Amino acid sequence: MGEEGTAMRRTLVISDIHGCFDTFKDLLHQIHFDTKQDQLILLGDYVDKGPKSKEVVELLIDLTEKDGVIVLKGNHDQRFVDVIAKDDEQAKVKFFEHGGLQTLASYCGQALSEDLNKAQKFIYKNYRHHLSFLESLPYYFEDNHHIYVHAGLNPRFADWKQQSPHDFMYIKDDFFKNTTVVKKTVIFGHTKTIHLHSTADIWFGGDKIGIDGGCSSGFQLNCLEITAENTYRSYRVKFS
Ligand SMILES: [Mn+2]
Repeated sequence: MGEEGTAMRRTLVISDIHGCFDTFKDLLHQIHFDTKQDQLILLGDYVDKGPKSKEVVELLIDLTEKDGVIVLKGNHDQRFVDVIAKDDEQAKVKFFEHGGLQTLASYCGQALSEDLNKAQKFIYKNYRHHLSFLESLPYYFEDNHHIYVHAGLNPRFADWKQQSPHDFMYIKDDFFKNTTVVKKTVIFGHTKTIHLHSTADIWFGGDKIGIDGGCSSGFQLNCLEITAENTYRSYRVKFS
């Protein structure tokens, strides 16, 4: 291993990109993401709120196919599929309450985005591969020392893999206010770290680590670098 440390294998974790394509690219550049050496893990919520959801999903499909990037599913990703492909009425209400209009504009342009019916048809016709990609994403990943999820683990499940998809994508207080029932450290997004401590930086909460820097709310996109058990480094890029 040279002084440059090029042989060091890194796990890099990023969450809640929410259409912030430019910030995501800046962050990958800042951390010198090396597709051959590094294991990149993304914790979900790629669409809504930010301006470039389509570009984000396009890049993720590419990264998954070519570079073995691990891409988990967030609640916004499932909801986008439910609105466009399943025409789910309840999902539509939540979609527009939480930044869905920006996703339609990203896929269809401003004018078409104002007519949901037309936007649905346009996206279904031209980007069905994006919908099937998002629909197919897994809820978790684990390695020797860590469990990676979008929202968290429900402590009521001794076997955490038995918890519901809803828990994987939505759980908040029941997870982060309690100690976990697992041995591995849980890495999660979904809850902005500004709600967990006084800054948008990564929150090291003992048995769990929160990384959602609230980029789409004007804060920052974080990256957690893991090089060994309990060896962490934080990176951040301010929203741009
Ligand atoms: Mn979320």
